[in-house]
Amino acid sequence: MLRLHGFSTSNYYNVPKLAMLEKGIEFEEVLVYTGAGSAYRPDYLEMSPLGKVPCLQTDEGFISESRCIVEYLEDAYPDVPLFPKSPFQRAKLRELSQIIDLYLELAARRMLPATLMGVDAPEVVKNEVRETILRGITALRSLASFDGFLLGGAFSAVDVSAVLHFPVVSLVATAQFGKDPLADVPRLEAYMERLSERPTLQRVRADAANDGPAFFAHLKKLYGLASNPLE
Ligand SMILES: N[C@@H](CCC(=O)N[C@@H](CS)C(=O)NCC(=O)O)C(=O)O
Repeated sequence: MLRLHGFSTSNYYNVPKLAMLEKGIEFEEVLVYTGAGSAYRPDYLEMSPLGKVPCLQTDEGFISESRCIVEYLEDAYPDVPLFPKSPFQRAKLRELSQIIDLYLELAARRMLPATLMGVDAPEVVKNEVRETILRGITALRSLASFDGFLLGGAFSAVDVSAVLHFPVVSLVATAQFGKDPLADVPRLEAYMERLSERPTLQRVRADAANDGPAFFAHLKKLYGLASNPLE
């Protein structure tokens, strides 16, 4: 059986987890937190060379990087598709997924450590991140239809990225800028509310809430973080 390594508070871990729940694929979850190295789980680097979460264990070996895992799942378990059939539409889906990953989530993530510590990120970082996020949002507004799902049609892999990554962007932007630029995107809030009704997403969120205290205890032990800033 497939084994997913990582932890439920991680939005990236939840990408393949939500994809597998949506596709009805059986899998086991194996708990590993961040910080793999000499002080914690050095063995994990054999599975995920960057030490990042998630990592999928298959009969053939390990795969890291959430979007690569989702692409593997789509190829290996095509019965419930998360990608359209047309090559052009598949490329459009990947285009928007990449924009969400790189120009929204990854940009916001630069300010995540400061946000978790309850301090302001350096001004130069804030300015750069703000500009990247605003460009990402311009692209999102241009590419996403929010017509039912992000690209209309059926629930797809880009909805997986969006519902898991947007909350991180909102959290960090609100903490650092005092304002969530995603709040200005027309139809986004209603889209998030619609998606929140999916039992698969509810399961992912419930697991994340349960994992939170243990994850922050891990951060405290490893990095000396004072307390759970999200409480
Ligand atoms: N590009 C990676 C990002 C994964 C990632 O950054 N995961 C975080 C947890 S949410 C992590 O493992 N951080 C620890 C680190 O960067 O060393 C993916 O898509 O899987």
